[in-house]
Amino acid sequence: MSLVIIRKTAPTAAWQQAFASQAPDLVVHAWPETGPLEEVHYILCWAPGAGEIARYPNLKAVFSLGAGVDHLLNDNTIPPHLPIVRMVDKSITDGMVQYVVMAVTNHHRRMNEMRVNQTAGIWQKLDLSNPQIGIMGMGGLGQACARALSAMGYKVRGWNRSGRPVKGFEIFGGPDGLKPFLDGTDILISLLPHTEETIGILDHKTFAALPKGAYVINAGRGEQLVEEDLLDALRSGQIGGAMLDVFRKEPLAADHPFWTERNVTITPHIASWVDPVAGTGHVLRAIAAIERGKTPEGQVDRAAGY
Ligand code: NDP
Ligand code: OXD
Repeated sequence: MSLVIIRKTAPTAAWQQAFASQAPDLVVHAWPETGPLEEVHYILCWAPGAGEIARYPNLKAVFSLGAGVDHLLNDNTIPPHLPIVRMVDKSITDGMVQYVVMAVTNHHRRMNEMRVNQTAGIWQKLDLSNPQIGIMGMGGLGQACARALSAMGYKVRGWNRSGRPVKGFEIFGGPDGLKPFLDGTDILISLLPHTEETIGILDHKTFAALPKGAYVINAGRGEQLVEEDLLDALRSGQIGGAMLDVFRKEPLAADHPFWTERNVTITPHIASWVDPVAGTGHVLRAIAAIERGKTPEGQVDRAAGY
C-alpha cells in the first residue's frame, strides 16, 4: 500500500517529512513519482488535474490538502463511489478565525479612514456603532468564526443549507431563509463551499437585500461572487466595501479592476491553510478509520457537493 502526494504548484517536502516521522512504514511518493499505480491506495492532493485520479486502479480514498474539495469534484472521471475526504484541522480553523476577525475589526473600527485622517493630521471620533454580522455557511469554519466574533461582543447570525440549529446563534436555512438573513446584515461573510447552489450567490439581488453601505467578506470561493455586480454595487454605494480572498480566476489578472477599486481589499487566497504536521495526523487517522471499515472525519457528501 502506498500514498501519493500531488501538489503541482507548491513544495511537498514538509508533508513528506511529516509522514516519515508519523508513519515511517507507509510508502509515500511525491508526484510525478508514483511507484506502481496499482499499489497506490491513497492520494493526498490539491488540484491534481482532470483525469489524474482515475489513473490509479486500487484507490480507497482521495484526501484534499485543503478544506475545499471543488478541485476534485469538478473532475467527473473520479469513480463515483470513491470516498473524498476534506482537510479538517484546528490550524485551518484558527487561520480562518484570525482572517475573519481581522477583516471585521478593520472595517468596523474604520481603520482605513483613521489612517487617512492620520495622514491629514485630523483628530476625529468616527461613529463605531456595533454592526450585525451574518455568516453564510455555518459549518466547521463558519461556526468557529461565529463563536470568536460573538465572544468579542458582536451580534452574529448564520445561514446554512439545512436550517440545522447552531447553539447560541439565530440560524436561517435554505433559499427561503436567505432574504430574512440578509435583511439587517451589516457585514456579510461567505464561508460557503463551492457547489452548484452557491455559484453566483453574491450577486446584485443579494447586495440589494442588504442595508445600504453593507460590507462583504468573501473567503469561501471566487465563483460565489458575481464580480461585475459587486463593482456596480460598490460604485452605487449599495455596498460600502469588500475584503476578498478568493477569486474566479487565481492569481487575479494584473488588469483586474479589483486591484484599484476604492474600498476593496484583496488578499491572495491566504485566509487559512493547514499545518503539514497536523494535517498528516488527520490523514493518518482517516486512513486508520477506512482500514477498519469506518467513515473518516471530513468525508464529503458527493451528492451535496461538500
Ligand atoms: P463545511 O462543510 O464544514 O460547512 C459548509 C457550510 O456551508 C455548512 O453550514 C452548509 O450547510 C453550508 N452550505 C453549503 N451549501 C449551502 C447552500 N447552498 N446554502 C446555504 N448554506 C450552504 O465546510 P468548512 O466550514 O470546512 O469550509 C467552508 C469553505 O471554506 C470550503 O469549502 C472552502 O471553499 C472555504 N475555505 C477557504 C479557505 C481560504 O483560505 N480562503 C480555507 C479553507 C476553506 P449545512 O450546515 O446545512 O450543511
Ligand atoms: C481550502 C483553501 O479549501 O485553501 O483549504 O481554500
